[in-house]
Amino acid sequence: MLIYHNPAHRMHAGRQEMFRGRLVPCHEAPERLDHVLAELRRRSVGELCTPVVADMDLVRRVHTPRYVEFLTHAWGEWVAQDPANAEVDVLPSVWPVRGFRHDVAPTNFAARLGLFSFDSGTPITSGTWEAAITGAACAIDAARAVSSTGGPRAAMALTRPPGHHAGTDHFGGYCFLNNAALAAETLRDAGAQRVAVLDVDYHHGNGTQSIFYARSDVLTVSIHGDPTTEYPFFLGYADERGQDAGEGFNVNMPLTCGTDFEGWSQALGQALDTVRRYRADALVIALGVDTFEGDPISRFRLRSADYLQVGQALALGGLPTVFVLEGGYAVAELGTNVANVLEGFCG
Ligand code: OKP
Ligand code: ZN
Repeated sequence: MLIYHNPAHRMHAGRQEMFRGRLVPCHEAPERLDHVLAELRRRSVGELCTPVVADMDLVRRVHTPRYVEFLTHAWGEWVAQDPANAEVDVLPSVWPVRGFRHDVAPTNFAARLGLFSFDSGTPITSGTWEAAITGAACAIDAARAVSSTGGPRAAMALTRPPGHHAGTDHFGGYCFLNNAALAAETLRDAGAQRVAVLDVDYHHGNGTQSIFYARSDVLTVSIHGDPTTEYPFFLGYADERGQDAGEGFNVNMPLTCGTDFEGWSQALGQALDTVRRYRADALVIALGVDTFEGDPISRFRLRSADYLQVGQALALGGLPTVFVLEGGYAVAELGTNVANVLEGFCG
């Protein structure tokens, strides 16, 4: 398996996120990827490679040009406001909820920040754009690799920040660019008629869902903590089934807190049945391992050994597969859990 790792990931290092009424150290930290890389190297799982420059036309098709423009310059604007800002992360604090206008264009930076975000847990730092766009390049390259004739069956984008909460024009949930969506779009461009995105992160992949919500050529399936109690709260319910041409092509499988591997793998089996019935030509796995029992912000109960079986199950359909790293915050076990999935997959 080819593993495109993001050489710029460390440039995104948020200091603090708003969490339960306090500013706390970011859960989504550079050391996460260090653990995964170390474990993959130790076990010789996959071959590591680095990406080429991201295709910006593709990025501007998945995300709106004005959102991409905003993200590209956000840090620069922040520091231009006041040089002292360079020592502080950017965190949004005001949002245009129901009844507010979305068609106006305030020049105030805080206002524009609110227009393009949905939570206060996702800081922008000096290197956020560089890390995010290089991660996007990893996802695009991984998808191109599995699409190429004679290419490998599977590839991975090993990157952070994650992507599945990022929508066409908003960041949040530690995510800025939707790497899984970029991979799916790349697979379509390369000739796959039907692409399935299966999101196994603990949190609902609201960004990916919304990007493809009205499309039938990309099936989105997500297994996640019930949004009644779990982030992102306002999407991820079972009655969200897609709209217009996309009606029936979004499948949400919320599971209650405390779900163990028995319950979770049953849902996985159903999700894979759905992918099979769709007759997907290629598969993208939004691979979060925050389903782990030791995860500090999540409440499923998978154990490290279970991830071997997860990988095995994902391989059964025989599809060209792109893995994209999403969450997983039990940092010490992150390498083991991710490597187990890949090892299980490769058999
Ligand atoms: C990202 B991924 C908001 C704090 C809530 C957000 C969790 C994001 C998880 N102020 N935390 O899906 O692993
Ligand atoms: Zn997550």
